[in-house]
Amino acid sequence: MSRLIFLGVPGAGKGTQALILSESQCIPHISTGDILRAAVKKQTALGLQAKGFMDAGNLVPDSLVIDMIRERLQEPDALKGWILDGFPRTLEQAEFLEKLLQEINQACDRTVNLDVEDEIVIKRLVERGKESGRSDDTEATIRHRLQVYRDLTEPLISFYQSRKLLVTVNGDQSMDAVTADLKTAIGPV
Ligand code: B4P
Repeated sequence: MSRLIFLGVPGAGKGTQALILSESQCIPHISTGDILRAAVKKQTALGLQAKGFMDAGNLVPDSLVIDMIRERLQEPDALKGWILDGFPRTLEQAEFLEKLLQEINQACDRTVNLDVEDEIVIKRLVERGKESGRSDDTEATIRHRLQVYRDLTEPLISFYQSRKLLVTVNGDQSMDAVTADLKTAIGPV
């Protein structure tokens, strides 16, 4: 059983690697970005509130994301493990998660930091923007998302380091090489 958190700058490959690992470990891949994009597409109340923040490259307010995770982690498929991709993204979210996991008698096994330089992820995301039409994958918005990451998400690296949960993997390699390094770094959990 694994309970893993994936951290990293936008475009570091969190979603890509979380999907591969969730399939090989038969545990759900829980991506707050995917859940929010689906809500925007369906024009639910959550989606209507989230859209403006996402298009501008800002984080959606903690309160909206926190409620979403509280429900998702208590669904039956998440009882046997999970990979959290894109959550937590702020210290408030990380503190909430820590308390929630205590309440529901679960514990995170590892937090993975996928390390990739800014200029590399900018290239990746501009390419993805051209192919997918994702409205937050334009160069100016990507640069803003990177700044938001530095201001709000990067402090989580020391948060998880101090809890002895953090492992760092070089995300600037072929996808297969990243997966192999990731499996070694996570080890048997
Ligand atoms: P996310 O959906 O989490 O988007 P991301 O950070 O851009 O993607 P990721 O790092 O997963 O990159 P991917 O694998 O796709 O967030 C989007 C928005 O949602 C946020 O800006 C925010 O507004 C909102 N949001 C989400 N969670 C939130 C939260 N907790 N709180 C508040 N707001 C929240 O890879 C990117 C590209 O690189 C792909 O095209 C992929 O094919 C390519 N790639 C991957 N690995 C590669 C490799 N090894 N080599 C070459 N290319 C690679």
